[in-house]
Amino acid sequence: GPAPEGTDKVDQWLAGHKDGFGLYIDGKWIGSKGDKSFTSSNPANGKKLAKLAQAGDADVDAAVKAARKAQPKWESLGGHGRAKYLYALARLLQKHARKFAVLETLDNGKPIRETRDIDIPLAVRHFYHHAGWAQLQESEFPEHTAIGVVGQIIPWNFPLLMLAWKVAPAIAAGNTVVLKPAEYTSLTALMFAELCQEAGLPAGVVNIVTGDGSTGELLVDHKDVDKLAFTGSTEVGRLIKARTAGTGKKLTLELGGKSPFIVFDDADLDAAVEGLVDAIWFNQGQVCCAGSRLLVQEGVEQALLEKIRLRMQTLRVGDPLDKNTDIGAIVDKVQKKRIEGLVQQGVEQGATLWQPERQPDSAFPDAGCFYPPTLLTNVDSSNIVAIEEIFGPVLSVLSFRTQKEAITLANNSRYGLAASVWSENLNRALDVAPQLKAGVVWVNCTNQFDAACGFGGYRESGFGREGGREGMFEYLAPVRGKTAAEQDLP
Ligand code: TXE
Repeated sequence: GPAPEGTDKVDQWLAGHKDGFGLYIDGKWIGSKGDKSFTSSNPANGKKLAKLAQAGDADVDAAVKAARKAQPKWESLGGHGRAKYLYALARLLQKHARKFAVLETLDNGKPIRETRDIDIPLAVRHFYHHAGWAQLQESEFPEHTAIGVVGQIIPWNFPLLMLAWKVAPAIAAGNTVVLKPAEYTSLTALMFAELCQEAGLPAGVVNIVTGDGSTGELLVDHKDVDKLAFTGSTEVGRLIKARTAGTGKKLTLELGGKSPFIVFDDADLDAAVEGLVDAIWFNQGQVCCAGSRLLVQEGVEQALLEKIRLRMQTLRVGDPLDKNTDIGAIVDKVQKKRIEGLVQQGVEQGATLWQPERQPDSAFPDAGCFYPPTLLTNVDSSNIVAIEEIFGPVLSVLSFRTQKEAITLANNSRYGLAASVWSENLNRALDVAPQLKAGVVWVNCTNQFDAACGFGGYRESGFGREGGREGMFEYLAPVRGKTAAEQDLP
């Protein structure tokens, strides 16, 4: 089919940066003070997309200094003053939405239908929503001020959307930001920096430093950062918590998950199958709250599995830029290997693997990082694929007899990010939902997000909430001198 709208502009933009991208510090583009660089490539065909600067010690320090310098004035603009900029960013993002969608698809490998209809519109929505909070700040949070300088480290599965989740509330509340995108997917963050310039955002309010985990560590360890917000692996989250212990830095962590998708025997099975497509095959399953553990009641297990297999055969794997593609590329070879390794271990531990035959018309270039939709049955609750986050298009199926057993199985996890419950009996669904230890529980739906709704986990899924009123509190500090009881805590 024809190239999606925005492709020519993205090609021009990339061609205009043939010699590489700089870092966005203090409102300017600067080269890294070291000369280390790295490349970002398109996981669907292995082709190099861009050369990026690896920010080192001096760069991170310059970014934090710029953020510190800008913070008092930014906060003193007041909520209404700041809101103008958030509205401007939202409008500009909307104006350039098609360009951002194409760039995100090229850099990440996710289908254009998703970037166009989900990632970018939700990012826009987040800026609009938080413009509203900025305006309400003085009336809604009179006992609070900004925290100061915030370091933000984001993952690669929803690059621009995670940037929006982090940057919008932080600057709405009067903080300034140093953000490090994930090394696989930094490009939309850099394009966003250009929008900050276009919006006339004061220099230093948003700074973007590219690089891998070592750049992340520099930001974590920097003495003049007041708060850190991280989304990524539980392993790195644990490390960040340890490294910030005793420093007084505030911290929020949004980590992994192994979310249960519970289907009772009175569920609408066809609706549940569509829900599963959303839960585990959306974004190649690279979703922190993916419904990766299907718990199905025994009486309907065979019927449901039959329907799932039929539906899986219709999923098109292939070119992410094709608007008919359902499943694009995995973000990177390393992640694909991780998925393959976990699935292999699962099979060795007794799981039965099923994958649909390759669609004859699906482009599946060998140079690309593709992994087919996968179903694992005969999964014991001690099997690694029932326990570990696979972060790929892989569904593990377990069955249960009673409601009580379903709840026990669902909560039998180190994680607690999300859950979804499927039953036509709402009394049952509403009885089960509060017994699930998860930050969000969906009933007869899944993967629903709203900027107004706090999102976050329990246990090893992390702590803190993003979105809505609770999310705003994570970026606010109580006015000095107030006791906890006097503060207007959520
Ligand atoms: O994550 P990392 P990876 C899970 C998922 C995935 C696994 C590994 O299971 O398969 O993690 O992915 C930065 N100090 N999730 O290795 O490394 C890194 O540069 C500071 C779930 O890619 O945690 C990137 O910007 N920062 C998750 C960010 O951390 C460090 C989304 C995330 O990468 C760092 C992503 C360090 N020492 C992965 N090391 C979710 N919750 O959605 C790395 N980083």
